[in-house]
Amino acid sequence: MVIAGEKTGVIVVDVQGDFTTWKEGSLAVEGTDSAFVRKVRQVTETLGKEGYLVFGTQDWHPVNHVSFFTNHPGKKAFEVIKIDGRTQVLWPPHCIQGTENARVLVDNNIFMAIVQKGRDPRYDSYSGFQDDGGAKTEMDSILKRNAIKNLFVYGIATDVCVKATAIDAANAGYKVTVVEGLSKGVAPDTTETALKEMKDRGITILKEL
Ligand code: VGL
Ligand code: ZN
Repeated sequence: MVIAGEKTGVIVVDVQGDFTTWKEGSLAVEGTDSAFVRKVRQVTETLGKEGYLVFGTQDWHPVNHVSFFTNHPGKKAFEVIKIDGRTQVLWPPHCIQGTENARVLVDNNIFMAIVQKGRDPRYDSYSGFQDDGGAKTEMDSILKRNAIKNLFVYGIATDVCVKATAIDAANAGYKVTVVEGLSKGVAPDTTETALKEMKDRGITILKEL
């Protein structure tokens, strides 16, 4: 839905090899096969042609990133630890800067900008707007520069980075719609909770676009 005089943008979240089964990613999310990525590509391309401004996020970690279990001796993948009072899930190493599976799997020319996140080894960054240390990315200023008021958000993972990005967008004052059918979650239960949490924050959940 486009409100007259208000511009609508699109944020494609973390559609990268390491999160897909298609590319046998290290943190592959169920259902992210080639058909899913093809659908995301097609819809994103169409939105771009229809005049929506398309933005992307890219998880982009250094090898010594705090979220990798391998950087915490004795810890295993998916263990949860506390760091300075914050909860940190320990993930398999993924989206390492400049590796094949860190690529965004949608034609990069479609994007007005791809905002990288998780570059600081000390902080994780599920949100495309800011990291766990509170450092802002360029996302909000770029959206404002483009007079974006409304946002479609979709990608991987519904219950992690899509959720965090959508909620931060809503908190920043954007009118947000998350497209469920263009998103995949890490686990069914956390995905259901995430969808409910987003609805409770005033985010519209659409099945398909
Ligand atoms: C993500 C876990 C770790 C995501 C990123 O894109 O949802 N999940 N880093
Ligand atoms: Zn990550």
